[in-house]
Amino acid sequence: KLKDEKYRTSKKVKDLKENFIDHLNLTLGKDFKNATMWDKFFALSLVVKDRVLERWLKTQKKYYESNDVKRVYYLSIEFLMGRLLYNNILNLKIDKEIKKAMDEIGLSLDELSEIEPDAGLGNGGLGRLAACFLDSIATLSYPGYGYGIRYEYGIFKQLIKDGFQVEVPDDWLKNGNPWEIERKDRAVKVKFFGRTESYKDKEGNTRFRWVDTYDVIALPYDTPVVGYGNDVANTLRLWSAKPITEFDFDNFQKGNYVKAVESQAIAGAISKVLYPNDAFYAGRELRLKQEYFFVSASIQDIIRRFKAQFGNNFDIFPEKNVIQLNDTHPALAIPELMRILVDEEFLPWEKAWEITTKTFAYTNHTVMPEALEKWEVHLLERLLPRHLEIMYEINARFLDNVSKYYPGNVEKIRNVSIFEEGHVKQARMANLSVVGSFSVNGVSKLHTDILKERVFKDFYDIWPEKFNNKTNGITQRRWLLQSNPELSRLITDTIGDEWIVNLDHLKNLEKYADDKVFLNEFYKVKQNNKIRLSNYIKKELNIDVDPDSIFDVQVKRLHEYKRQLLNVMHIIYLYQTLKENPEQDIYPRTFIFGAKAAPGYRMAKLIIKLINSVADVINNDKEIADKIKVVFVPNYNVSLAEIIIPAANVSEQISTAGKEASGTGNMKFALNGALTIGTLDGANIEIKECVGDENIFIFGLTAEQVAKLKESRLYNPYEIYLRNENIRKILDAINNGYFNKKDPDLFKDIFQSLLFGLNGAQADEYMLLADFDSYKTRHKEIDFIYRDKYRWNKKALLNVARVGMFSSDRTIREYAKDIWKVKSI
Ligand code: DL6
Repeated sequence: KLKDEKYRTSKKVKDLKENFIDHLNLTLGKDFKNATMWDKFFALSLVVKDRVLERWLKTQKKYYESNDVKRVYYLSIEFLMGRLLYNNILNLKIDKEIKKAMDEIGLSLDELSEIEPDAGLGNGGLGRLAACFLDSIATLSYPGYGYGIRYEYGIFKQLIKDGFQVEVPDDWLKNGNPWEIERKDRAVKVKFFGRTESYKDKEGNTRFRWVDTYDVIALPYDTPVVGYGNDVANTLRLWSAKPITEFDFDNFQKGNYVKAVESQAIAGAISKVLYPNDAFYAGRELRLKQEYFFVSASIQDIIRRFKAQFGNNFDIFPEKNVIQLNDTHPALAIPELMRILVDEEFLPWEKAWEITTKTFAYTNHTVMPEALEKWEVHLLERLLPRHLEIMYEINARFLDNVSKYYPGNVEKIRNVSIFEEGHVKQARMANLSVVGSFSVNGVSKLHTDILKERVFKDFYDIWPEKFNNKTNGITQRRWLLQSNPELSRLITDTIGDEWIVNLDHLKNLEKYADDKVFLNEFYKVKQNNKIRLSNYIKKELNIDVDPDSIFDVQVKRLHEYKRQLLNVMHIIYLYQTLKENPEQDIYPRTFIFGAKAAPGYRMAKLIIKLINSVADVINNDKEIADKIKVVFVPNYNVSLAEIIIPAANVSEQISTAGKEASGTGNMKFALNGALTIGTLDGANIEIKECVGDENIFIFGLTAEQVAKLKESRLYNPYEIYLRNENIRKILDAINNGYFNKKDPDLFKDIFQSLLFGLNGAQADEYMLLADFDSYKTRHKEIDFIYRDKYRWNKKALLNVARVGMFSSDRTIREYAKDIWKVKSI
């Protein structure tokens, strides 16, 4: 039978079914009877991909043919994409048809979607932000490209054994990846090691070249990024490292078999695994190789694309391209572009520098000193000798200028220098990024202020106009439409579906804030989401939780500054109160945690064990009659977030003020109708401004108070411990083995670190004890208000209605207008 040639791109249920069976039979070679669930997931993904590719080809053609297009390149060492099948189906707006097609074949779309492994190519906030940005860039029809690394292993899978975190490799590609397209034709060479030499060109100019290098191949894999309902598909290009020759024949013939295989291993190692550190810099050589590897491949690719369209007219390069550096991990792109322009395209230094500094923009994501990247100069010298020379030259010219404006100001020069002298000389990647970019932005108002006033103060004095704020956002397509279908339906039935592309429309929900019928529907949706999560917890952990209890949730990476320990202290306090007086009227609460700790972060792993130990004691104590439950959900990732966040009543955003650059989980929870208990940190401040003081529970010291108290050196946690009976009892219970009778000394370091400091750190570095009382008071209010169902649900609804500004569409529009100067196509 001759098929309608459009059956691979049509939306008709009959065509979708036929296309599905064809992919199963003719692409995968399986008949329906023998096909596994994986085969069926794969075949369905290929059905969806057919529709995606049609849009992708059209979009790319349009970009290429339009001469006044300016492209934005988002360079990020992490993209935490999660699953793509259902996301793509929704963005193509074919969910009803696909569901019907699958139903008719006897398959469940939900079950098929859950087969897909998460693309976990990121650690947390920074990587997930990059993924939300790609969704918004495509939805707003901006010509955008993501560039990163195709890690063979993403963020590790977390198991909990006897309460301890155990890491297992995330072999996410083992059965293949239906979404990626290998592009052998676009492979490039990336050089390492070697040396630089100077030579004279024909005109007698001195030039430099980088020779005797060890080269690897960067092979790109493209994943189309589908915009919502707009026929746009952009590209996420991820690089995989391969040896130049699969086998080094030279060495092989010389009889050196091992060396021949070695070269393959060295190359392959570069894109093997994601570094699992979040907000912590470890200074490993392989990490530096990863950074340069993807940056060099991306810059070469950007230049190739530019030349194909505009030839060698580099004067217009910044008019046609803007490159956003997602933190400093891609900062080597600055000397790499300089190297190519000067050494390979033979532009004069000054011209090349003008082009470079008009092309790059830099986003900072942290003010924590331990997260700021500094590379040892001797490592750079060995791995990237030409880039080091270029960085020296950039620095010399820059400092020369600075000293003209600030003669004799040695301190200023020391602070802004790209190089830090000292025991070992280091290159500061943040300083390189500021010097080489025309824009520097923070990710929330408070964070940007801290950048201007503290971290980059000396740069801000020099270039105030470079600095700007872009408060983070999240995509409502994944974090409401996809993850909370019931709430989405209720909202759409009530105010229409415009919110999917214009989140400010949620404002229209405000008028239902006193409508009891509506609030009841709203409440039912939350209950159903709580039941969905309870079922997951029962199935996976065999713990019974009560959907009528308050779901109080803290899910995020485990880090001392995020203060999961403060949450645990409060839980222990409630438990002790109940033990003393079992009749105590406490509204039943389920405390839910999810958090991965960096494998080398000892204290973070100890806190995970503490949470599990406390859970064990409390959940098995008959005396407290299930008034509190504690659940640690293992392996927190994007897909689990999609189940957990819609079920939350209370969102814990309790970092020490001044430490969390923005946070984005805070936005996801509020959008799904959870009330925040939080400090005046990061974007919490802006959430409070939007939802209103009465609809959020703020506690604790402000960033300014934290800074002052630190400076004064008057903070004395031991004194608080002596004075405050509650705190003393909590810490004593942690210290004396109450929660771990088998090994009573296990948690002593937690006690030590809070009261006296550990390994040279200050006592209670993150000021948990200072904030405990006000935290506890706000929790008591939550307990009280939750009992009044309408009062609580009104507040929850007003959260949903008022957080429209935290859509990443808003964020991306601001980047596009203020920084990128790109237009939608
Ligand atoms: O901007 C995204 C995200 C913020 O929301 C978090 O507050 C911040 O901690 C995180 N930063 C990092 C820093 N990593 N480095 N370097 O992940 O960025």
